[in-house]
Amino acid sequence: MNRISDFRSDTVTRPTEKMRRSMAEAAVGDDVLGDDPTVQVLEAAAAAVMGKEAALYVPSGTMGNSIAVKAWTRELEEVIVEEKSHIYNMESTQMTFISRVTPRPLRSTRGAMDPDDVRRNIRKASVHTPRTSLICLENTHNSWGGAVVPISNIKAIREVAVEHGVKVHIDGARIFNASRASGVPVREYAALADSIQFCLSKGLSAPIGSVLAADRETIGLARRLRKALGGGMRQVGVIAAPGLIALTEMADRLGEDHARAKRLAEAIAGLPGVFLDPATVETNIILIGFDHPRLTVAQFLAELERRGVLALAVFGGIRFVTHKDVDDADVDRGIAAFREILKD
Ligand code: TLP
Repeated sequence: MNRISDFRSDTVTRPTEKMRRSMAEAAVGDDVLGDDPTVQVLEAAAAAVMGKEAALYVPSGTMGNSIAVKAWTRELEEVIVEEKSHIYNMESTQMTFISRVTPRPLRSTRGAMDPDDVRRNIRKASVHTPRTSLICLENTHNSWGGAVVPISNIKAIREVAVEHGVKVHIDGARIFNASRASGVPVREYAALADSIQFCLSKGLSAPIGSVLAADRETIGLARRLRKALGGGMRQVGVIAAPGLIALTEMADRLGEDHARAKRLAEAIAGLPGVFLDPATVETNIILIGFDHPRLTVAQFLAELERRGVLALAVFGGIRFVTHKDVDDADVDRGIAAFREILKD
């Protein structure tokens, strides 16, 4: 089997030819010394797109989130997180490991926490309790199957945060997917947060990198924190150049990924063992509950792989993600594999 249809994540996308050329041709300098022109262009463009004063290029989404948490908190403080969020579950405990703060996970409806619940959980410092200094939101929400958190919910949480002097950080790893699905410009989401992290290396298809955007002073601190975490990079223009293409040229095509995810979801919903409501597929992530009399998740994934289709086992099921490097033929192949394996 030559061609692999890889639905494991939108992180598997390969750089386009134009991105590869941009890498070869990128003007570079030493970014730790502050003179890489390409990363400067990328950071300025990212700040402008997000409507923030400044932005910092970082090697990964995890580092962008880690720096944000460190910038907005001190030891003996607490951070409100959504219980299924990436920042809380999937970043190797960065919050406690790096910032030495306690996460306070709250339930949500598809990633949208109840603003009253958030208000009730904001705590003041006492001899027993930590002060809440930060609320972290995620949009789109990965573990809620790429759900778009409504702007009205983010606004309401922002109001609670302002009322209590608490900062808001958005993990916008896939904020461009949220924007494409909702029609809300990314800068409107960013305006409701003190900082926003977004990934160039997921749906936007750059090989490496994320950006943290915020006010100028916080980005100054973030630059020092990035260095302290080992993320100060030298001739970084070679990776910032494809990042600039990702930022300026790749968001327009995300609708294709969303349409393909929907088509795949509609075709497999209702097959034996598959638990999926296609109406919940809003962007490029499909979370499938799987409970089959004959096959475990691992056996089913192995059967898919035999047919050249890759997906990931996630808690309680299977995840398919559409992206630039899976086309309609890959979706057809995925659907055919599901039907063949699950036929009675
Ligand atoms: N998500 C990855 C895995 O870690 C699960 C994926 O394949 O989806 N925030 C969100 C919402 C993310 O989904 C991810 C990566 C990150 C942050 C971290 O980004 P990286 O991998 O660049 O550190």
